[in-house]
Amino acid sequence: MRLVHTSDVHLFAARAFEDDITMVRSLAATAHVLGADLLAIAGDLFDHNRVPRAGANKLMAELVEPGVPVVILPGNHDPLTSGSIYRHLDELPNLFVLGLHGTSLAAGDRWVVTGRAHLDYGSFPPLDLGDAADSDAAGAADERIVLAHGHFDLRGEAGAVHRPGWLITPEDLDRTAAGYVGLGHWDRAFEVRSSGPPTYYSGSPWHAGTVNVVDLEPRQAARVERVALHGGSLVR
Ligand SMILES: [Mn+2]
Repeated sequence: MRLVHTSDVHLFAARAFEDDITMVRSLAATAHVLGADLLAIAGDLFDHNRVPRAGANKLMAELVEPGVPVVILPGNHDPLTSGSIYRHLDELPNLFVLGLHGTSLAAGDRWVVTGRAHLDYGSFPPLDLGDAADSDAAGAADERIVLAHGHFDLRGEAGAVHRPGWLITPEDLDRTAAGYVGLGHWDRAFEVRSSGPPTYYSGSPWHAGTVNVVDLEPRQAARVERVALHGGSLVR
């Protein structure tokens, strides 16, 4: 199973709409050219929820156009509030929003991807998966992918009074029993750890210029590689 993992695209930030179109086309083409089974976006696809509906639908149509299924985890910038943009998008057959369309997306018993959507602007433990972790699909799949949008506790801040929101600890990672944990929230690509389970930030494609390409096979460690975006550099 081949996964392409990105995050923090922040569509409708201060860029021209044409730049957002170019980026979305590039991400879709990258996943397609690499033969991905799934394109996963680990939060903050949109910079905020007050985005124009027509423009957002145009971008989503571009994202699914090559035919690679897309799974989106709502992040802290685009949480699944009652007024969330995700509740106002056209239904597209290859677009799956975690928390809106279900707690996980599975391809038979081959693979399953799950993750806890941000539902509002408050903090919570992103890897406290609750029902998603217990679902039958999650238990049966050969390859289990977990997405989370939050801040990895790199410096041991979990016990601090003023600690970062949406904190992810090594203990949280240990509990996921995943073949790969795809993180979002940081703009830079970063290897949190390569095993137990392999956990990576993809970084924002605007900053990193890359996506994470993850190859998963039963009973083998995930192979993770950073690959440059298709169609030239959009890094700025
Ligand atoms: Mn974020």
